Amino acid sequence: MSHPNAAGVTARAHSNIALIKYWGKRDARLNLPAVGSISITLDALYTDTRVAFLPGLEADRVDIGGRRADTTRFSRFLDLVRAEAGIDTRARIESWNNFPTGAGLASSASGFAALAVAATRAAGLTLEPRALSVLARQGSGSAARSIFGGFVEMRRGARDDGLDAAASPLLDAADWPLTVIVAITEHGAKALDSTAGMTGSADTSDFYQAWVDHAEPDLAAMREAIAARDFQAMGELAEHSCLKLHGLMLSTRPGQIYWNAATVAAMHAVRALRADGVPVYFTIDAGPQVKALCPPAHAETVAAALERVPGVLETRRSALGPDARCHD
Ligand code: 2P0
Repeated sequence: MSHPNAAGVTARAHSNIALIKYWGKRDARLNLPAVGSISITLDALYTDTRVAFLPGLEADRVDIGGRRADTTRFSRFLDLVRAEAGIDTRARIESWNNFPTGAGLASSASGFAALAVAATRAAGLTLEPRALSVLARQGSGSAARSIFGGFVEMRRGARDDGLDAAASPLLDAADWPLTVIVAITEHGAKALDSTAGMTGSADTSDFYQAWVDHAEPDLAAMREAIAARDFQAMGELAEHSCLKLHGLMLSTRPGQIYWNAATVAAMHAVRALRADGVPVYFTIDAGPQVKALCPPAHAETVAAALERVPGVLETRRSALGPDARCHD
């Protein structure tokens, strides 16, 4: 039995965006992905999470951004940590995102990565990053990637117990500086959560099997582009994976339309910049925000162009971020 730290532990994890997208599960209980994915971790978007296991507390309590949240998903996650630590103590979780929650900016990625780091440490456990990634995956698939900074690959894995479905770093943030401009087109929470969206696609899209079958060649090509620091190859593959994901979503019944008019306008603006010789590519997750990838020298031009797009409310700029870690 380990000794929980009643004073609490705080951890920070950064959000990430996938360059090669994850969509679909091969096992819902262990949250095993049907496909691997490759992402970049974002310095400017993060979650700080404080966890304290408090003897005498009757039930877990969760506050996100100062508001009481439903504990179901978090208690199930804390049960994994409690089982590993051999404790039964309930916990208080306090979490803050420095960006809009649940709007396609991967708050579940940074949130569950920060929770995995803080909760294990608060429970008295010391886990290697790979074990933290396996644990974070069981909170949210994309959270497995946010354990690491820079360029990260999440392996689909082949085992039934999920121990090989973990992320690992491909390249440090400092080894290939990139800027991500996030064009925010909506501040509200999105209509359809990703877990339900993935189930719908697997059950009803005629394109789903093709999506799963073509994942490995996309991953191999992206690995090669990153190893070669080939911006054009990386950008073309990222845009392709994004549009293929949204093709899959659109072909689901009922069709999943995550875009609004400004999302589409921002995609065209990125392509217009490219036609003018600016190296920039877009990617979009399960939400209406557009993320534009460019070398840092072009960040000003790209941000200014996106801010002129009707319906873009604001832009956020980010470099690539670090590993998830505890902090005081
Ligand atoms: C990704 N997304 O690779 C893809 C692209 C959204 C679109 O991973 O059910 O919140 O918790 O494992 O990680 C969002 O899904 O889903 C996601 P669960 P998650 O980033």
